[in-house]
Amino acid sequence: HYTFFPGTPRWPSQRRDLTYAFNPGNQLSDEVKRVFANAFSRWSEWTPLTFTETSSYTSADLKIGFYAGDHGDGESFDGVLGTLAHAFAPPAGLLHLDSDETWIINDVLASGSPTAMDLESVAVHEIGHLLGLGHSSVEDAIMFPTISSGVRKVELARDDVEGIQVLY
Ligand code: TQI
Ligand code: ZN
Ligand code: ZN
Repeated sequence: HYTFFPGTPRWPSQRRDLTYAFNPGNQLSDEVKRVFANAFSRWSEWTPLTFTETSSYTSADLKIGFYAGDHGDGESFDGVLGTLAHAFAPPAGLLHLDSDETWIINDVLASGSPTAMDLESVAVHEIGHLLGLGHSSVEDAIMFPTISSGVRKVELARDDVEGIQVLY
């Protein structure tokens, strides 16, 4: 079953058209940006929320970036595997990914790495956190707190949809 963060934080009804931006220091490919656009659309399909990319990192509601190790928010990344990414509940809007991971982008795996993780799968999960969902006990839910390397799990389960529709 789905859960929320303590106090049930969510984006207020006056802020349903959210903007997102990528850390300008990252120089991300169009493929990576498309993975995120896709991941956001999986949530907007079931909610009144919309997500639009903006080039203004400072004014964006949701800020996405890749970082290695200690990156200044008190939650250090840890190299390959372990923590892959984290996101902070509303209204923080921060989604950070560990740049030390080998990321699979659109099924393309860098030279047979056994530790590669699917970027869209992790993005869909972290966007759930950005919107206010905690972890789910339902194994096929996107918000279930386990994912294996090389596995693509991007479809919202009924449990994810029910949870997000309680919030929005
Ligand atoms: N990062 C954890 C996560 O996003 C961070 C975390 C731990 C967390 N406990 C939390 C976030 C409680 C919110 C609330 O769950 S992770 C998965 C999954 C991670 C884990 O790198 O371990 C995914 C990132 F669900 F598979 F375990 C993405 Cl999909
Ligand atoms: Zn961080
Ligand atoms: Zn999580």
